[in-house]
Amino acid sequence: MKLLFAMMLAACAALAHAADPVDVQLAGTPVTRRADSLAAPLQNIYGRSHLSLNGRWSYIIDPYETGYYDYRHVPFDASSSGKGGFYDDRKPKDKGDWVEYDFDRAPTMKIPGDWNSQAEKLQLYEGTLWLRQVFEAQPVQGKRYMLYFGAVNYEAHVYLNGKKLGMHRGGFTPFQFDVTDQLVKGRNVVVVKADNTRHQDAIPTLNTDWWNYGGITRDVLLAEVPATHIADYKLQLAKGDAHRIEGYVQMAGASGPQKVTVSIPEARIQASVQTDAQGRALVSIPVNKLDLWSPEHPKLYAVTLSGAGDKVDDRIGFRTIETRGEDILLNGKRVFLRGISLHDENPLIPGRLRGSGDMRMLLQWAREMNCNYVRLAHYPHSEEMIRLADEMGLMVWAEVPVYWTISWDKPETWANAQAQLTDLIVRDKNRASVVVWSIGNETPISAPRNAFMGGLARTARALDDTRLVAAALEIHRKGKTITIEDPLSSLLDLASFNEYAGWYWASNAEMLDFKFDIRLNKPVVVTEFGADALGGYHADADTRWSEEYQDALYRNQFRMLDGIPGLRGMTPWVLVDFRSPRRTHPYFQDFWNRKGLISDDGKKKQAYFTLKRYYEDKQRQYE
Ligand code: GCB
Repeated sequence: MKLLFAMMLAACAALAHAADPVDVQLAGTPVTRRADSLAAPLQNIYGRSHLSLNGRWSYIIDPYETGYYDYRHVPFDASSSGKGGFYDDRKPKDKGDWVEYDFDRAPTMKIPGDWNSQAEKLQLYEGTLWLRQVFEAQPVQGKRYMLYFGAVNYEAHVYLNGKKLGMHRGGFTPFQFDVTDQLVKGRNVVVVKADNTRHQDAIPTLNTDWWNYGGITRDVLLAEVPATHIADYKLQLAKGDAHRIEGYVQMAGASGPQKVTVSIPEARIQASVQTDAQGRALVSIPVNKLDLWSPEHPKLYAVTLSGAGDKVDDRIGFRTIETRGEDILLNGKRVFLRGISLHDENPLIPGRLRGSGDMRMLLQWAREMNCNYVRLAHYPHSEEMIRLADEMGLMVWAEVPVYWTISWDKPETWANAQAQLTDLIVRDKNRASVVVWSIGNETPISAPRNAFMGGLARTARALDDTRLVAAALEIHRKGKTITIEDPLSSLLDLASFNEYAGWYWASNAEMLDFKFDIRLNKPVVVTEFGADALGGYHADADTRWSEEYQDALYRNQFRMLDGIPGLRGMTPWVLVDFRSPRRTHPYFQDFWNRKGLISDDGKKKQAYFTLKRYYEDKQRQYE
């Protein structure tokens, strides 16, 4: 009861501030997840003047957290001397000092990069690792400096020049610290204690079906902004209205109202707004005719925001996305989402995607298969990935790792989920490619789960009413009838579900006896189906693990799913084989989930071509 109340309060807070994402974020921010020192996220960090701190970082593996706790298990950073913690990178005062670590002689690894793929002894490691980077800075008087991390999995304690900046939990969203007062001229040392230990009450929880890659997996940047700067902005077409750009601008550090100008020269748009006492101004710009963004025509406009001596450039696409009955309308036109699911992982050099080359490879494979849509499962992928999808013309389903058996009744777990969802929406709200915010995957129905997920649906909608809100639900089978009976669906825009006919239940042939009966009057977008196939293993279509079995399953799935009148899209599971500790079969799996349409050596399996042909037909039907 108490939890429900807390969640309602949080959801109400979110609704009450619908036009005020910064406040919503703070309202939903749990003390357990953020330290006070975390700065509000800066929109479009890549558009800011910055120093990249990527490169080789020294590291120390610390399974017993010797660098964090003293021998009485008291954290060094809570003790009076503070001496002994690995973040304290001062040299020993004299030869007699007793010190058992040395970053200067430690091995190095590439950042951004997960640690599991960079040293054999780290492949299965879960725990604490210390990482250090030394850099030169020349801070300028009157500017502000933000130390930005694209993502650290899972818990990060960050220290600059021996002082703790703060802590962040959540492995896939960015965070930053205002380090203006800690940064010195010349040599600076940043130390991160990264800990990827899994926890029952965390988001995600203990049990997932992907590799728990640890470490600093995304960019580290030191950004410089003027003391008064444009901290955040949203510019998107108003819901269902191709003739109005709506949003807001948020200034930080301003002493009074400021004029901010939004210009889109190619569209002959130049509009000025005045910020209020909170540094905020709403934007509403009537537009005659914009060249709208779509997968066929991924038009991005150069957009500049300027005011109070600050200026930031972006590239933004404009499109509308809505549902009407069982249809999805992109720019007012019916569309079929020809999608595929993918993880943030490169199968060829197993590990998290290391940069735009890796990302482009995955999205290109999807495009070649005739996709216009990708499901970026099961957690926020990088900002760079979303920007590439903008550029390459792929609509995106973006998701948070609310996966399987979350601790539904724990207020701190709810706050953590809400904060991760908020961070995702705050980061990607200007990306035309993102058409769906997904609040979770395969979450079993119960009263606490319904309240938890309902709160997330409300949060997403309050933060951004221009996109669809969805979740990958579970199906229910009664005899040979498949239904979706989930109270959460009333809060969602799509009827989306995972369905493993032919693999986890029923055989390939038996699947055809089943019929869907979905009475939600919403577009049906199937979020998963699939079968494991070991690339290059050929047998008859009844033999599991063979390419033929997987291919037959796809064909039967199409027959079955095409019987759903409201079918408007799908993202079969999954584009490429991916690593998973749950997949232990020594021959067929060897720690890989083999449901990929492309194998771990980049070869396309038979079903890849079957799906490609199916999508060619769908494209014709919807032209
Ligand atoms: C699912 C999950 C996905 C798994 C997949 C599987 O339902 O959403 O994360 O990897 O099934 O292969 O079992």
